[in-house]
Amino acid sequence: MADLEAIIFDVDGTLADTERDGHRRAFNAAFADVGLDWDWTVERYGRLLGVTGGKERIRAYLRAERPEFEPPQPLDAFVKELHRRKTEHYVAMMRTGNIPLRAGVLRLLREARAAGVRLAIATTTTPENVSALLASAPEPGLLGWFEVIAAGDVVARKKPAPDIFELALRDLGLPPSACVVIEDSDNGVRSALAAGLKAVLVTVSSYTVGQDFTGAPLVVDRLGEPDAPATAVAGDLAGASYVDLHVLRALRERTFGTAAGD
Ligand code: XBP
Ligand code: MG
Repeated sequence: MADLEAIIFDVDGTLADTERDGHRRAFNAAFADVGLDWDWTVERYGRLLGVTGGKERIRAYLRAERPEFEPPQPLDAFVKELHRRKTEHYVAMMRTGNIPLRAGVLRLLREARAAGVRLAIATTTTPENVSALLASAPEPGLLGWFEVIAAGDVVARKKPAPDIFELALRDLGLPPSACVVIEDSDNGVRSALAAGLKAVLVTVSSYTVGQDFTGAPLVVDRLGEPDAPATAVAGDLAGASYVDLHVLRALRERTFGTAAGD
């Protein structure tokens, strides 16, 4: 009988709330490095997040808000260099460990690992950023728990295109019906659904409150913990007060049925 075989996690906003105080600050530090006074405020960054991928986000900002800007070198090289600096800042920030994993993430990862449920990542962010975030967690070797890490520029099109989830599925060697996806954004939900991954759990994050998660069968405010319950915004928690493997198995089964993937 088909069962839950793997959980595919998004990173930013899902494993940790990294955008506002991690990525955004790293972009601003990179701008300052090269003498630019650009300030991606919390509010502006929220708008810019509609474009996934840091390099893509810088280009979109230039087109929309700095049309007069003349880069000191060809645009592609300039954006690449700026983004390289941004990644350096981000990795250095993660070493300080002040962006924790979200409530319930480590508990669920431990539970999955103990039960032999495989772990994967499908993210738009740069691979170094994933390693740095996981290395900062209070669980030595956490990075190695993930059998598949699909990240960044390894695919041609970033979320909401399905490419990164399709790559994760290919690397896992599993059909969509054997997997549950955990995401935090509308772009992420669209990407997963387009790859056939219908069992999507959304844990809403600070920047994604109010987004349209149509098609995701379960939306919660957080994974939660026994002493910090999760609240379902859409769908239901199958009688549980926080998200555990039982909830994910029920979600997969409700979405695909018990015979799926047999
Ligand atoms: C998050 C993103 C990323 C990060 C920045 O996607 O869109 O671009 O904001 O990372 P996800 P980079 O939630 O799918 O992980 O600058 O390395 O692109
Ligand atoms: Mg995300």
